[in-house]
Amino acid sequence: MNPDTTDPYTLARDAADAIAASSGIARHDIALVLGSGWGGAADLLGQEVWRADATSIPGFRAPAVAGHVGTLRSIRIAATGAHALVLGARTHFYEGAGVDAVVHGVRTAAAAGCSTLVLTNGCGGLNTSWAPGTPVLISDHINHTGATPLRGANFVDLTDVYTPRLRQIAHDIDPSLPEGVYMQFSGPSYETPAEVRMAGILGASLVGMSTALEAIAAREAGLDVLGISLVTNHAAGISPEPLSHEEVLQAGKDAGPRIAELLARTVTRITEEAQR
Ligand code: 8IG
Repeated sequence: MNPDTTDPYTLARDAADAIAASSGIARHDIALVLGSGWGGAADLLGQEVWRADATSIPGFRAPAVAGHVGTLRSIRIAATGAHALVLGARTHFYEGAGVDAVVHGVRTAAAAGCSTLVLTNGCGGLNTSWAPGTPVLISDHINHTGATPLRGANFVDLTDVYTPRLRQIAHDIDPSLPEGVYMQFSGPSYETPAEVRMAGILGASLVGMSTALEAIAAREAGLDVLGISLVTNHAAGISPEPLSHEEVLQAGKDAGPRIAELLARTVTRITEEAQR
């Protein structure tokens, strides 16, 4: 199997088969993609039953960024026995490996049997009342990359790209969670203050470098999607402080316990409702 010539859906099937063979878990129920600041947030989900270096599974690439984790895990959710596939290895659009590489984890999750995908990220916030470390539910997105994982005349409906029922579950668990519209930029530079003003005028309140392309691929695959951002910094020009990667990592550490509990309770509830 040569990843350069295998079509991306076949490569995802190969990856799902490799995960099933290596983990002994034939099917997974829900997948989570952990973004910046979310590395420890899966630790309360349940019991880890399998872990592998992502690069040992077809199509996964080594992570390019300090603070990102290149590990795939299978976790058994205690309350329901459901199997969660935790993807700690996100490939970003700015790495230049192409959109298929960006959404490979999502297609693998679908091929592994998942019906739900939880996308998390660290991002910049436009709302001055969102202090660094604030989790925000993604209500909708603006794909500002100029790219798409879809090919040909594939008119995927994105009206409810972030599944309302899943947002309701997250709100039930934490009624104080604000909602925001996420705008995906290509990166890797952060936005200029003018670009952040543009994002706000266009209706965005969160700016980042992931998630939208993955959500599109997920909807194509028929997955329900929940998106949660961790505002790790005020977007450029929103606060007088300059942006730093250290600030991003620190905000993630500080928010750790809250987002770990939020994620664990939300995933547990989602798998409970799936079993009704
Ligand atoms: I963490 O302010 C993180 N990722 N585009 N802008 C963009 N991506 C980000 C930001 C940000 N913070």
